Amino acid sequence: MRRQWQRRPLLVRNAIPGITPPVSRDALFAMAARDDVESRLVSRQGRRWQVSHGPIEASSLPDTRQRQWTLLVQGMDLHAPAARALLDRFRFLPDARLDDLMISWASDGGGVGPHTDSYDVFLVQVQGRRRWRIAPPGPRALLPDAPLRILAQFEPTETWVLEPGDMLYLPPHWAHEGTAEGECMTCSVGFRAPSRHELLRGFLADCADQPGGPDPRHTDPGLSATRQPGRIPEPLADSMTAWLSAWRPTQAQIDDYLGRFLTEPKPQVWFEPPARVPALPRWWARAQTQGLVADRRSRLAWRGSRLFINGESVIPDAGSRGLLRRLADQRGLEPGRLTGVAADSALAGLLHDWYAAGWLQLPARDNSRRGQSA
Ligand SMILES: [Mn+2]
Repeated sequence: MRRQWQRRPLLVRNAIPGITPPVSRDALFAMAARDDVESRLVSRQGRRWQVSHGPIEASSLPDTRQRQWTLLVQGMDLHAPAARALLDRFRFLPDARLDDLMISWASDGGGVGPHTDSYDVFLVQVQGRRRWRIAPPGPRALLPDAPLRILAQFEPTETWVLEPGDMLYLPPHWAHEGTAEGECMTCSVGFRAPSRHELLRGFLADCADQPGGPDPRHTDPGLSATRQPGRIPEPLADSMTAWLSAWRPTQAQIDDYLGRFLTEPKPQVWFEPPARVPALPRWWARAQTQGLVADRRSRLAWRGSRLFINGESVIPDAGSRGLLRRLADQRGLEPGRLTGVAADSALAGLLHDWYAAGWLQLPARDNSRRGQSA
């Protein structure tokens, strides 16, 4: 992290020895047909590139023996436990920066062309071989009229062929081109880096509901008659300018919003509440013995006294803070961790609500050693 992260590419041979694809080719193809899954089909005939966006029926994909096409499926961590487990291996980086696991399958010669991305990426080869060619950041023209962002010129400075288990890290803006040598599957660990405008848009929209402070209304005693009724009076403009310039969010508004913003689920995410929610005392006894696990779609974070989950913010009592931080850091609580916490406590009520929302789950009784299967 100190030497490479956001600075230099890094090739790690055999980073994940014995790795197997998190999903099969057929399961990946089936995923592309779902309308809650983001997918793209990129193919190439000669110099002509074609892109189609999902949902795509498996039956309308090209034959796997046809060369030079690739299917990319975003957010696989939301749908496949093994994909979530692979993403979890990258939790040496904060959840607030980790985005998703994309899986791409390519036929021989397939790829998306030379391009740059605005985000860091870890490229993990999980099946077959892929040739990666990279070049340092620099000003570059794009191919005109192409349906995807492809560099018009690309002079690679390094080339590697990645085998299953090998991993390549690339900082933002490094040009890269990955070409399948025979059919291959690659997982891309993607990152999030909020932009200033994204943050401002969200925050200001959020504040619009409760701007805070007093709510005076414009008054103008002694207003003179006008011959220019179309003109906005200067005193009116002055008082509105003063209100806007004097507006400041409070630190509490900012602290509250940051975590909600960073844990907001993606628009296509929905949770599946359990079919039956046991009453709190009985459920609590089970949570104490079995522990809890976060649903793979849940986003959790904490900062200061606040805990955030799926776009909501809570300030737990000081006694619960450590447990909730642990829940966020481990995406779960081990069996016995809640022993001694009363069923009628605020914490039990909170966790029960999150269970009922489908945000947390009770692990199966025989599956208490979670985290060891990745
Ligand atoms: Mn890329």
